[in-house]
Amino acid sequence: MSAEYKVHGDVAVITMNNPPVNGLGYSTRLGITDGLSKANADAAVKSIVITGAGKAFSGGADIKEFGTPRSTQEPNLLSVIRECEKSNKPILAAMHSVAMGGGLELALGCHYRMAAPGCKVALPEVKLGLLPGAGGTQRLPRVLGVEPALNMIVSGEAINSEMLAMLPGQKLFNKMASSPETLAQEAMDYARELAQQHADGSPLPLIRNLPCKHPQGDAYFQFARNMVKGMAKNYPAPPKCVDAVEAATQKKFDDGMAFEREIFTNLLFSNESRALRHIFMAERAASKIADVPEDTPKRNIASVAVIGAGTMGGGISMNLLNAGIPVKMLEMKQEALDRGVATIRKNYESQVKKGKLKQDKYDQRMALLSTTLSYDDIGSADMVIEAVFEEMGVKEAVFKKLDEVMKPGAILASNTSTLDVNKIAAFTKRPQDVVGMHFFSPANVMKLLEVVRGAKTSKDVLATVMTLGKKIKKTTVVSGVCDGFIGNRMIEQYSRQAGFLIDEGCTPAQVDKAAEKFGFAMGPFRMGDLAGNDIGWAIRKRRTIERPNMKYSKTADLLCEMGRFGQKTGAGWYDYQTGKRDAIPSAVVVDMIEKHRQACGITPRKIADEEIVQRLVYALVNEAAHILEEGIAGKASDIDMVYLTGYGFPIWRGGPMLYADTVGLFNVVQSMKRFAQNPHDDAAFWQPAPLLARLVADGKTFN
Ligand code: T1G
Repeated sequence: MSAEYKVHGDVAVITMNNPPVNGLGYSTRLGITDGLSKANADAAVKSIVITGAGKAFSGGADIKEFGTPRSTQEPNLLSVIRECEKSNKPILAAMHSVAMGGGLELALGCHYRMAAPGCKVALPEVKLGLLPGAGGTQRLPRVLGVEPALNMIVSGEAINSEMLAMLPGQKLFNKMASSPETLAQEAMDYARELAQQHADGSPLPLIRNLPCKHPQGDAYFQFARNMVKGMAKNYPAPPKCVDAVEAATQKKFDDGMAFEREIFTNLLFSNESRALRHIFMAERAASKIADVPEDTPKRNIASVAVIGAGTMGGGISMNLLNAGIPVKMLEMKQEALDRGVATIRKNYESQVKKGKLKQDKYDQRMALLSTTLSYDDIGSADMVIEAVFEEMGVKEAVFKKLDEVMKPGAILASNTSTLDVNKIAAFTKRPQDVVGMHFFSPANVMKLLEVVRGAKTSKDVLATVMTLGKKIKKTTVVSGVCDGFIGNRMIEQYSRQAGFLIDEGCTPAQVDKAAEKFGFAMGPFRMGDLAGNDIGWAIRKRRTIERPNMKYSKTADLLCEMGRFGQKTGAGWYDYQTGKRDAIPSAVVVDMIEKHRQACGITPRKIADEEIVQRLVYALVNEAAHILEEGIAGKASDIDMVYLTGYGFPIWRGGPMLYADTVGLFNVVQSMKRFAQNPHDDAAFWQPAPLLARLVADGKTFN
């Protein structure tokens, strides 16, 4: 069992011990109830303390157990809390570091609560597409007040215990410990006091017996519903949190509990909650590499050189400066350096103006930035990240130079977005120190970092870069070497489908609207106009040399031949007014497309949004299945993280792989078979990847 029981004189201490955060899994719950029975049966014990070992009181229900029978196996959390309330000896919850979700709900079932300062207190279930399911919506308003409680439940945000203890009239904490270190002793002392207080048999306080009212309930909850509606567009849980807290002010406690339970169960089986729980685990799993143990030694990265002060070099530098890592930026010309530094300065200054960055922090970061025009100045850096022009010849010159000047053991990273990292490594005598670090533009904003593992990249370099990725707050996903790695390889198929769709009868705006209605932050054509259509143009030119029979719509090339590269040229798939980003459908483009169809002998047809979305998304899924099979991505959830954090895939759908699982892989393949019949499409592409076909045959899923 994952809870220890120990009697200290007349105080029994039950210590939850289920690393890493004392998740309230079955064995922990059993340990608690086992401890409670022992304590209540032992006449020498006068009071009880429940506390947590290690880095948390409790991080809540064990997310890893969700959806399995163990998560509800008796004693389930509700039963454990009921046992606490039924105890005839006072129970004190002693909380430190983290008291979240079911962990806080457990504490709310105890008679008294004590917290150490700095304890992060939250009911974050809404972030998992849920609401507190073990009484949090009924008990927290009773001890904190309806409005502060609802704010905590709807936001899911953590608040420090000492802040909550200052709320007027709060009854959440009966006492505050002076520090985390003294919590254990102070809790036992306080437990002894409580035993004396109740030695006369006076009833033990239960939160369930407290009143719960709001003076202007109807008006307040109407206001709350209006506020929540805006932020909860695609998520059912936040409005349900309001319903449950309102029930606490209107129903008897047990009826409120039943109401909460009903809502919780419905949300638990919603696609949105499944997606959000999947993302929670996927985000943490992404930093784990199957053949690189967690204890692999990491190299110390105390300083980094960045080659190139352009958009990418500047953005990459900001990530490092933000994490307190000194950066030396190298360029060929002074004016390029000056431009680069000025852009960094401008970005920080706009954050300072918006109140997002304190002036002293801005000054500290700029003080960590230095520049040079000479490779001789960067040799002592622990790592160098190259962010120069995306052309193999340029990469070759840079990496040969880096191989000459960088100290032994320095990590040589390339920010290439598609080029072969093995070829780049081969320009040096130290391929084991070469790795890809593909940042997404704008690099100081986008969360995704693809770490490209070369055939010879050493494990400690990988481990070091993954750790650095976490330090600069990136979602870091490892990719093998192939054209486009994970994200851009898949986006190529997505873009090809977008092109075929306009060949066959759609307008760019129709495709974009369908994709954005599905939930993409931006449809393929608006995205092209933003990123620059000339980037795809250059990549297609290269790819058609390598794969001359690759089929794709010529419209994108025709567009570029018209000089319509997108927002940066004031016209792309759409027209733009000077200084504005609004995408205005363009008659010129529609005319170009119509002429192109005639030249190809294509009679346009009406295409439903459903077909548009399926062809765009299933193209991602089928290519991803190949990527998984080839080992380019280690796990399906990594591919989800790439699309969620780098390509604006809708969060509430959990990523392309989880979405395919939710639709059903059998149904995905059935649709693909239909698309393969379309003469204007690429039948060969729509053959299900072998892995996908196998999963369907075995009735399995990606995740
Ligand atoms: N269950 C299982 N594992 C958990 C967990 C949890 N609740 N929380 C964290 N972990 C694992 C995580 O997967 C990772 O594992 C490790 O702990 C460190 O996490 C009935 C139903 C607690 C603030 O939503 O917010 O209670 O990768 O990297 O930055 O109403 O984790 O090492 O194998 O995030 O120090 C509600 C979610 C559950 C809290 C710690 N609780 N966790 O942050 O470490 S639902 C939550 C967090 C519930 C009841 C309902 C954070 C943290 P691994 P980490 P951290």
